[in-house]
Amino acid sequence: MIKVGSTSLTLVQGDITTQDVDVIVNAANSGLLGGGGVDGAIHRGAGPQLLEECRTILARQGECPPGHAVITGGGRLKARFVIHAVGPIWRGGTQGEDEILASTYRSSLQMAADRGLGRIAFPSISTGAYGFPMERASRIAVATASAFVSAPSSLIEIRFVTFSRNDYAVYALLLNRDGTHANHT
Ligand code: AR6
Repeated sequence: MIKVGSTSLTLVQGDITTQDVDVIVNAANSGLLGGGGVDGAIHRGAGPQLLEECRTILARQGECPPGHAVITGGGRLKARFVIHAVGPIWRGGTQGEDEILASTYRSSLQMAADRGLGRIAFPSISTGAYGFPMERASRIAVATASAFVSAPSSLIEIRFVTFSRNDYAVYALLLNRDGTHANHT
């Protein structure tokens, strides 16, 4: 855990769908109608209301480009809301992927802060089917979150939820337990 101002950046290994927070973030695609990975798990956990709300948003505003996000209710999840955030597909690192990933995190945090929410949980966006290298993605995730909460906001906790032990270890290098950045390069 590290603290930035009054916000805690925390790390948990497990399933994001069971997190007891105000809002969980989904690693969605531009079409917004579900998919595999964490997206599939969130839709299964939340139930059909999620797809219905996503369809309504899609009809109203069209596809959601990479770097952007939309918000729905949480259906049957513990979380009251789900932010569907679209990360970049990794194309070798020369197509602006870093900046798009940072923007995906920023858009999600802004959306939560605009609604006055306190606790948000993120999966490791783009590092599954979209192929973004894990270490590079984790540095961007933590740096973007830290920068965002260096200004006051409603956010009291930003929780990074990693599915595998390996991914946990990568994040743990950035969010170690004694309150310092062990590896910030
Ligand atoms: N809880 C937490 N993390 C999870 C869970 C879970 N239940 N399930 C998987 N992960 P991915 P992407 C981790 O592929 O790379 C979908 O089809 C997983 O281990 O879910 O952004 C969408 O519809 C990995 O570390 O998302 C899009 O089409 C991380 O979540 C596309 O995949 C992200 O992997 C998005 O690809």
